[in-house]
Amino acid sequence: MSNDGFVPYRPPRLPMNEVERRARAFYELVDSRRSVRMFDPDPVPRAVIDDLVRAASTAPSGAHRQPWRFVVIGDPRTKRLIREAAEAEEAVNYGGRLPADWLEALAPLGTDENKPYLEVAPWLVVLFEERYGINPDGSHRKNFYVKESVGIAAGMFVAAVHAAGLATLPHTPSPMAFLAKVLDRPENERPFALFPVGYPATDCVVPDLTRKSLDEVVSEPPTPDS
Ligand code: IYR
Repeated sequence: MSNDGFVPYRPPRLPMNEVERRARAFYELVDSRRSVRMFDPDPVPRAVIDDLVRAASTAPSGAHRQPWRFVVIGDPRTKRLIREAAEAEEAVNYGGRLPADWLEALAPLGTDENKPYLEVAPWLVVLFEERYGINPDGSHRKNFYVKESVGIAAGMFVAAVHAAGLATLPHTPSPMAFLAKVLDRPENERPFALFPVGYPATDCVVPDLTRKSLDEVVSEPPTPDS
């Protein structure tokens, strides 16, 4: 393989005790994260949100297409439009569009059609997947593994928000088509998730959930025949 188009990558090679320490520290950091639905209205500088988006946009993606767009909303009028449209959809959801087993699964989360956090949080970040790119001549450019790529970027955004000391909620007010409309997005973009971002409310509570243990999420492969 020729090295054309390649550059050296030489991250420091850390000793294993440091690797162990960092692996544990990162786990502890993300394990202390909770999704929140109660935000403090205190402002957060736009520059912070920009850095969180920069972090998310470092995500690996199919053929490095980076098939995502983040729309950052701080204007109270737009937040209100989004809240109203989301609550209208969710009223239909909770009013019978969601099947009984889904409503049952949601019961411990205490969610309903009211989404005040969509106005209270200082920022709403709406993540759009770019279904295909558009060349300068208007023709379409294929993207690859769009859902997977955008899902990884979303996860990195959630982690970045938490690492910064703020909170978010991956919210999918469904169906989400109204987001493309309110935010005037082009045809090649589709809403993926909405993230309110801010400090958690001082009186914030979250559902008393536990996470699966390692045993519940790791399976061993079969022993190969010799
Ligand atoms: N989108 C609705 C319902 C909802 C669905 C799931 I899956 C959740 O984990 C939480 C809520 C809402 O936001 O209320």
